[in-house]
Amino acid sequence: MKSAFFRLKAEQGDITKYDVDAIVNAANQTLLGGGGVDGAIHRAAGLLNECKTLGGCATGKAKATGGYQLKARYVIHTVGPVWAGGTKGEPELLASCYRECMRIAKELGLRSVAFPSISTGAYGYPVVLAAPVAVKTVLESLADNEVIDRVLFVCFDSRTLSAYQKVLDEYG
Ligand code: AR6
Repeated sequence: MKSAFFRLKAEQGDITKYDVDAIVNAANQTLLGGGGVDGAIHRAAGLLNECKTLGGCATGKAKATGGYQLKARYVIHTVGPVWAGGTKGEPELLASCYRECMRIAKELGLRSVAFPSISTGAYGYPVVLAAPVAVKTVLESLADNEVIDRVLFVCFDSRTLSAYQKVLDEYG
């Protein structure tokens, strides 16, 4: 198995199109859909009925559903923190999102997972501060997982990709 760093990549794209074992959704606590990547995933997948059975999700936690009409077999829904200046535990909660998603991926025995940039859209977390948390946490989880061989940060725009790529380059 390749070292953690060589199993992690950032690229620009639309996460709903990805042919991976699971895509991660940056959801809200209701898990019933919303705007941004959440809206796009709900529209493409058609998974609302299963989401209705989950009873919502706390910030920093994650829950999996099927992928339905997506190529991905699963969607792992996580709820990122709303940015409130950085002193309300946002970094720890954001790290928890990535860790919990990776824990579920390990439990399900998944080999490939794609993450969006959690919290950096509607929830206002500055991407230059979120990217180091995301990269560090996923690398730690990868080091503890012999099954996953590909984790992608799927960035919707070039500014987000630059932020993740810069952090990855610092590790490389
Ligand atoms: N593929 C990949 N990334 C995407 C896509 C896509 N199809 N669409 C948007 N993004 P956001 P949050 C990017 O706002 O900040 C929702 O209403 C987007 O450009 O989707 O965690 C939920 O219901 C940004 O870089 O999620 C919650 O209420 C990143 O995904 C709230 O927004 C995250 O932006 C969650 O806010």
